[in-house]
Amino acid sequence: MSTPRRGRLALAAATLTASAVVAAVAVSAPAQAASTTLGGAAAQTGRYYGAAISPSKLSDSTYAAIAAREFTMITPENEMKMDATEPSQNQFNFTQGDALLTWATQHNIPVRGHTLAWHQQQPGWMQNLSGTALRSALVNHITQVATHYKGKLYAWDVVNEAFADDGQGNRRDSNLQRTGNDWIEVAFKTARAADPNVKLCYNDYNTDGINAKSTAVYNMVKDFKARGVPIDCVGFQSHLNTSVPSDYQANLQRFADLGVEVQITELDVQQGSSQDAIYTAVTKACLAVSACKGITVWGVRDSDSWRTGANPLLFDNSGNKKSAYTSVLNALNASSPTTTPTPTPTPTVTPTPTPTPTPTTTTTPTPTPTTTPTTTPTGGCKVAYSAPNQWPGGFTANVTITNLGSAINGWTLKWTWPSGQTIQQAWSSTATQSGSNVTVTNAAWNGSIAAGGTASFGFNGGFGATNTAPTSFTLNGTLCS
Ligand code: 9MR
Repeated sequence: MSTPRRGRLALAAATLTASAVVAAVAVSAPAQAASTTLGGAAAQTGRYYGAAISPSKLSDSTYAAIAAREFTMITPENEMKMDATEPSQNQFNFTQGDALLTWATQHNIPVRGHTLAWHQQQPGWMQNLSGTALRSALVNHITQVATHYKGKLYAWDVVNEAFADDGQGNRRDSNLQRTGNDWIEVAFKTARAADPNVKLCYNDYNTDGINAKSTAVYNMVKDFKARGVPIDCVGFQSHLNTSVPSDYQANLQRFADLGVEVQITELDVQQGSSQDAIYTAVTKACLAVSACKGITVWGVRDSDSWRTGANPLLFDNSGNKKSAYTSVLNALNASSPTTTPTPTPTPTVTPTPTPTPTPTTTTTPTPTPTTTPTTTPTGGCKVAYSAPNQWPGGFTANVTITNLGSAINGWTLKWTWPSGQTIQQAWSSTATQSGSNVTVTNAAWNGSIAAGGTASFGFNGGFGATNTAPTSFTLNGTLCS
């Protein structure tokens, strides 16, 4: 039986643009058909399934066959990094990167560029630069490399791993950081000037749940969006061990709510009793977030992995599919395309009809607002509030509302801070604060809570001396238990 090649049809990778890739993947998705490949199954919901590939391994027929059969996105594992592309200052070498791009083009597979700026894998000459000389060299590097690949890539990891693991959300110290805090936005602006259509991503690790580091990235992206610094996507590397953060999906969603695409960019999971379940959870989380456009695993076979001995990938050393592979494939195939709207490339010819709330002749003088329930829910509510991450002066909180009454459509949750805290950014909701009184209303997609159902949101907050959790909440005016 021939292998389905869904998601690759019509991809002219040599000249593709980012939007063309998304459109092609979405257009070629059939309804509801189970696929026998990762890429085919992912394409059913308009997503890609990718792998990091080393062009030097493509002469291995087992490796090349899996790569061509299973994957609909490729990241060069090392060949587009700074040391590979600019080994001597202002002397560029695209041999290996081009070899991979040529192979991908021949197989109609789009490519994610990785990476234009990173504190690691800098060529020696760059490691020895600092100050304005380094800043100029960085701008030149990005300009030259992004221009060489202009129009040929799906996305660029413009900046990689620029935040520290200090639990404080600080920038990582590096020669690039020491050129000035604006180095990241300069990198993004430079990349945009060189290639107007490629998606520009920020990529990092240990940002897979809601924590101080991911919140710092979140705040940077929010700031970039507010100030018009070009950024299109955020990559979550997801090098995982024996667990996945419980707020993995919520973390993806809060970035998506900023208006960026999110991508799982370097997934691998330590082998062990939880490997299959973690792969499944990551797959389902991406499928549940409409802005999550794809997953990339960091290698093909366990023997190809940078994590020697961890056996963290989907194929064993011989190229056989592991149970983790089957878990991922089943999770992808189980997803209904209708639950994950994809961008529609063809404009609809029929204008969207305007809603016609034609009042009947028996008009009521004061129409009831449609966002609040017309009947008061009975039975009340329960609120679970937790602040899993806290650092001096700041914290992250998660809130889950359980509706103990009849179904509601549109909710407002209120509380008063016990110790003078402030809400700074909320996700999956809109939050306002007046004095110590907080009012949170639903996002567009989580306003309906069935009887017995739940809705969740989160936020970043600030506090002074103490951070006492609130214990009294009202939901649509009803005091919760
Ligand atoms: O997998 C890559 C490995 O072959 C290189 O030796 C290493 C060099 O730092 O980089 C590895 O890939 C990294 C990626 O570029 C960025 N995130 C972490 C990855 C694993 O270290």
